[in-house]
Amino acid sequence: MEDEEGPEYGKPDFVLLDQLTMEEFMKNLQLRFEKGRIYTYIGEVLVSVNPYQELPLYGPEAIAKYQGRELYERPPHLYAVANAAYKAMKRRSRDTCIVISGESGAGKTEASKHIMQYIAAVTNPSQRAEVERVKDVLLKSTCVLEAFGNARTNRNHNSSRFGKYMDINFDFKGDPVGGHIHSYLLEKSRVLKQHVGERNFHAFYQLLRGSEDQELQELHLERNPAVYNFTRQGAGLNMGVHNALGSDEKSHQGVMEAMKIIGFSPEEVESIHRILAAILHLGNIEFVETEENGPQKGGLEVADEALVGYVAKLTATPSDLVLRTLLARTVASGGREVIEKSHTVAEASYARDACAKAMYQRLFEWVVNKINSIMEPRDRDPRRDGKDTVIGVLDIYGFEVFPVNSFEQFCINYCNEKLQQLFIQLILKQEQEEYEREGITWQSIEYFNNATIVELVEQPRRGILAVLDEACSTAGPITDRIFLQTLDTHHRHHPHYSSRQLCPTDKTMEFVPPKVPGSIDTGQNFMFRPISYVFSMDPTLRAMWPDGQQDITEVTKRPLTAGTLFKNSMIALVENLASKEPFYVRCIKPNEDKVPGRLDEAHCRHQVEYLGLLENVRVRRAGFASRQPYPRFLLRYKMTCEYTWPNHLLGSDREAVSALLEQHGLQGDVAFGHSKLFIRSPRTLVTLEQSRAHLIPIIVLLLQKAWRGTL
Ligand code: AOV
Ligand code: MG
Repeated sequence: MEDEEGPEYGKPDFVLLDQLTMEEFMKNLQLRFEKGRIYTYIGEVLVSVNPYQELPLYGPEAIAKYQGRELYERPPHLYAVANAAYKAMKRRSRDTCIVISGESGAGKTEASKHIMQYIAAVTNPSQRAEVERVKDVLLKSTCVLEAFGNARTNRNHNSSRFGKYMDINFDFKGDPVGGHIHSYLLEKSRVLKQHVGERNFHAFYQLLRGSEDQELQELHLERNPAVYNFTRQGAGLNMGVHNALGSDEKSHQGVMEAMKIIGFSPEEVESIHRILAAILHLGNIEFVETEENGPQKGGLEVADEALVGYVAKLTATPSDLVLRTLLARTVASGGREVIEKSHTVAEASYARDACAKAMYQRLFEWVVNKINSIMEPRDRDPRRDGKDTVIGVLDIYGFEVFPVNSFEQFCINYCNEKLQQLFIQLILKQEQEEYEREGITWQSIEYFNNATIVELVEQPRRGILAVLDEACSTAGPITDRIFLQTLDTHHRHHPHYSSRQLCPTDKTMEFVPPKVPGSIDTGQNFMFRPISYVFSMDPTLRAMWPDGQQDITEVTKRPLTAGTLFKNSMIALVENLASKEPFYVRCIKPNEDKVPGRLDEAHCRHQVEYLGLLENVRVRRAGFASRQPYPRFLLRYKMTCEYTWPNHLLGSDREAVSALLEQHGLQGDVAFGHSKLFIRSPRTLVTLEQSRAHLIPIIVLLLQKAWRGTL
């Protein structure tokens, strides 16, 4: 395969394994990992193991090595995949996408960054100013989105808490002229609560630790995150460093700089900080019941009025409105009548939390939209009806299981199942299509199809989401029991359903429905409306509530639940990906402790299993282990045959390949497609490789002699 890697580095493609067993697969993975080879192919799929340490694999020199090359010409690398996607896009005007998957902490986000860097480095050789601007925004957007959408979890110190799909638009020259980010379900419950050892979104700590004293004073903030309910939940307050990149102070500077480069105005940045501060103050508001206020005011009062004042000031909203939003709610009471209903302490706390969550979510969406508006392609290519060719990069939140799993984990894991389903379909579909196109007959192979799991979630009426929707729409308090009982009735015998009622401690990877109280909350998709911000004088804040002026009687109509919205967005995402030519990066997390250079066998084996990697190799080999266009095959092996070296005189490349194989006695193991040679057994390639390796020193010697004129 590649000259820079000898056999001591194992097989650069799992397809080349002599025997396809889990043991051999793991041995190869381990061997390569030990030698710093974190990337290995399965055909065109790249398997990547997180090294948890800086390896000298990236940067301009490495990029140059891959630029314009074919996938197999160099050792396996993300750059090779980025290059392949780029070439497919440029040469054939095909929309392509790179789907990065793997569990939390497996290295997806880092991979997506390397891909972006590669694309930025190899484009715009003529240094067009507009393209440079777009590239800057593309690259800098990552850091801003990470500040608002990533957090420290126990699984990953810089864990993406939102799904991200980014389209990069290219013009006919192959230069990026714009982009669009689509974000999926931010884990907004994190604004309120964090597990022990975890943190809220980075943005809060960056603001507290990175701002000047004066700025903090203006925001009425104290520097210490332990002062705020929303930033002290996860205990372990000595969490200055969120990832290898450095401290919150440094990150704050980086984000400020990035926002400036992207094109956020100073006023917008200030608004963002005021909103973050307002959320922190909101989190510290407590409610007390009072006798003397009487029933009109609901007997409820805010413990520390100053905090309400801060929130009001920071959001440029009249403070009596902020207070009213917390202490009472407006409801439609039949027809167009609207009445105000006082809150209990529990309701007021709920309103406060809902308000904080909504503000953060709107802030996040606004940031995404802002970046999108700046990246909007300006000059569309008229030859494609104004449509550019795109490369999409998908970096979602990875599969995760916490001690207590909420609705958001359910969505995250459902999203991962959905992508696995797409992987299965595309990999099989692609293979079949290629065999058909090339006129080759093939035999299908067995694989685990997770369609049954996806169906368990999506099925109309009986599926988990449908049952959850039903539970949410039922009037009155919804209990775990009803929800779980309905699920048990429908799915008790489903092989991938484990009942929380029947075996409550079961935390296997099989499908466990989310623990309900939290999920019903989220499932209902936030019916409460933080009405006050409609009246905010802050233009940025107002822009976050474009729907704010809607009639209350309209707004209180039941919206689609978060579950249904998420399902719809997943279906749309999968459709979008399926319409593009896909490239896959399958990330593996080597150990649970984030330790450099240690690959835990059992831990990785499990991931290899559920990612279906062995099946992937099998599918690739079932029909054919390898396929190569005739010219490429000849280029590599022509030296092994007298009829083809140095150049063949036969009618076509196909005939030359046939002659070469016949000389080696290998013609029985191949099939001749229209443009490609299909090789069934990896042994054939091994034989050819050996023959080539054997000849290289001889040829080198001959060439040297020829140069010296001694031949
Ligand atoms: P994830 O995106 O897959 O998790 P990340 O890409 O954030 O995982 O990787 C987690 C951490 O592993 C990073 O912060 C780095 O410290 C380290 N890491 C990953 N890839 C590399 C690499 N190629 N070289 C060196 N270090 C690396 V999640 O977002 O949690 O699913 O939701
Ligand atoms: Mg990530």
